[in-house]
Amino acid sequence: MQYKELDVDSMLEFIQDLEVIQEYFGSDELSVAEIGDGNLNYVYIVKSKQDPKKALIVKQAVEYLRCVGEEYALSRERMNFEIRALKKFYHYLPSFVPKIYFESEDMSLVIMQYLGDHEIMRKGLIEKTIYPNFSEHISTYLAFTLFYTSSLYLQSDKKRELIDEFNKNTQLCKLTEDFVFTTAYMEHDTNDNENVESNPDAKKLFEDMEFKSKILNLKYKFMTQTDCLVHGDLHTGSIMLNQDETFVIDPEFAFIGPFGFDIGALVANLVNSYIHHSVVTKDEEFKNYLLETIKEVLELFEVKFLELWDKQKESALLVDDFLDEDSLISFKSEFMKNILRDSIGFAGAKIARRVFGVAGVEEIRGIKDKVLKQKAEVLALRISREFVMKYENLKNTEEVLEMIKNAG
Ligand code: ADP
Ligand code: SR1
Ligand code: MG
Repeated sequence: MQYKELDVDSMLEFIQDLEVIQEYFGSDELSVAEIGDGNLNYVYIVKSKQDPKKALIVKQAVEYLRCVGEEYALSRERMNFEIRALKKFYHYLPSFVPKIYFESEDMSLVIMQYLGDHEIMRKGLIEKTIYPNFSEHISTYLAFTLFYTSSLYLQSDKKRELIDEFNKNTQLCKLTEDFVFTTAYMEHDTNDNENVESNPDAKKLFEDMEFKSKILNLKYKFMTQTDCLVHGDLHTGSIMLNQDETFVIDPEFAFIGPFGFDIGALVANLVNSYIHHSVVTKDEEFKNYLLETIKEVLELFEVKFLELWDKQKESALLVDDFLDEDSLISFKSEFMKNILRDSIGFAGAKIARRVFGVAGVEEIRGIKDKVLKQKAEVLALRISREFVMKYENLKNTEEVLEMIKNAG
């Protein structure tokens, strides 16, 4: 099949001939609308006109970066990695990942379960929605996806096969190297330059060599640490949820990277929400809920990851009885501390990149009042700096919460 970039009309034509669509919708008449609000791709909802609750999502990658425009070329191969990662994660956690109905690498297109009763977490948090099951769900998601794709579970040959499968997600890894670890800390065309020009906070950040050297260390970890299969872009816009269920979408940035990268992305985005509520709503109760969520996610992740690890006696890393019991316990404890540390380092970079870099987040860049927006930016840069300068010596999650609270 020859690739063609589809629009609402050609999408309808394309899907109508597919067996899965005929099976799912029967003889219903269909409507198609584009609903994508992400930075990279086009997302369509296909609905039955007779029963609008009956719906599927069609996502297609185009040969450029949507949020910048056609002049920023980007290979549509990213969809191959999204499909592979969705399948891999679905295999471990079918209740947290949308089901795939159809995939086409030729068309760079996937058809998946419509999450019609779920909302994007970023938006829900702005509206002060409390999600009672979120920490429990996402800590399971993180523990399972990170553990089962790592050398703590896999044997050496399987781990290397997995590396091969995701190693060529070159362009999206480069996007992260650029946008998360480089351009947001220097003068650059892609930055939010209206805000950067003659902004003393931007000047201070761009000249902060101590901070930028630490960012370089984190970038190096990102480029070289092949711990496990990570989602690669686990911000709150990649989570759709409600009071009962949590789904993780959009893993096109998936690659074999550091354990702490997804955890860091999530923490960063919870902190961004905390910053929003610190300056905009000033709702102390909701801010505490966010802090409690960060703590729970980090702590539950550790407990669940260790539970999985304790059951696994042999892996690429360890053979049974290699260490005596006490040594194994302290090895694991130090290992988990390093995951926590890296997570907070990455969280720091992920907070700072959203301040002046491309693709700001709604809860900060979207603040209408200029004075409040600047307050939010300053707070973001302060927390980010604390994280990035201190992550290597962190001892526990309490210290993480203290850094956030004390920055305010
Ligand atoms: P991008 O790759 O461009 O970031 P996303 O995968 O984040 O695209 O999807 C963009 C938007 O489309 C999401 O913010 C959400 O509103 C909607 N969306 C994506 N997948 C689904 C789904 N399975 N069910 C319902 N809505 C979805
Ligand atoms: C220009 S691409 C910007 C960002 O969008 C994605 O969601 C990733 O976070 C990426 O860095
Ligand atoms: Mg997205």
